Amino acid sequence: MIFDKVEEKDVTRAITEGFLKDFSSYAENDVVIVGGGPSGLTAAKELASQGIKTLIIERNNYLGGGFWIGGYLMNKITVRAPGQEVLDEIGVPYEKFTEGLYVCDGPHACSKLIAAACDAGAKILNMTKVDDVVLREENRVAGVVINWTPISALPREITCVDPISVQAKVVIDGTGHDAEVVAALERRGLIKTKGFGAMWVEKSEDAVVEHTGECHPGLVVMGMAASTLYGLPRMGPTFGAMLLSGKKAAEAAMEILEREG
Ligand code: 48H
Repeated sequence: MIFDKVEEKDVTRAITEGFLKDFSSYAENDVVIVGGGPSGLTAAKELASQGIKTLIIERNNYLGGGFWIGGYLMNKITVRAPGQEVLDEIGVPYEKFTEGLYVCDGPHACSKLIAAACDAGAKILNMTKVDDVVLREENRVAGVVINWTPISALPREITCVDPISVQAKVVIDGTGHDAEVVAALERRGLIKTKGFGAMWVEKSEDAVVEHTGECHPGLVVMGMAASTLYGLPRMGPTFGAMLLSGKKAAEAAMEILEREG
């Protein structure tokens, strides 16, 4: 025999006990990041590396969002300076294409960014979709309402499954174009989204980073979700702003944690 003796019941218990132990801990977090795309992963890496208890909630079984494929089903990622500094930090090789524009392989960049977030200590809850927010006094965001992703994909008549929720001192919306956490506030008349604007690479990336921050008490918005909230131009398949927006969102979350104790 090559392998140690292990029975089926051991495999089952290892999975269920390990998952439930983690899940019980996820019920209460410093920061919950909704969406594990490039902005979400970068923010998670920054926060977790400071010892902040950080949970990423991702509706897909895989992380990375739009970062695997750059654009047009071609898996090259472009990054405008100074975004390549984040690639340096996580050890992704890239080439200079032209002054201020770098190109690298999507799968390499994405897998390194996922590993960096996990290595820093961020936890991941995947196949889980955020459907709503938890609100407290003065409508402060205090957590998110979640359900298994497959629940939303099944016919309503066989899925009357109530969601549960996890608490967080700060929630970050990194859900990309749909800005889903912001949308949950909009459904209650608490915020108004403008919808992202037409493409204008030159303007868009600075604008995303500038608009990253607390958009409602307890909620930080970043990445394409910020473009959607504030009606900023889109940038197409170039990712420097997503990486730097993730960093700025982490700073904003840390300021809130410090301010509110
Ligand atoms: C849990 C959810 C939910 C939900 C969505 O789209 P992303 O890659 O987002 P960003 O903002 O980090 O990066 C955007 C970039 O990839 C991009 O598309 C660009 C730059 N486009 C420019 C242009 O012109 O179009 O990732 C968002 C993640 C995904 O993994 C989703 O599955 C996840 O969020 N997500 N997770 N609950 N309700 N909604």
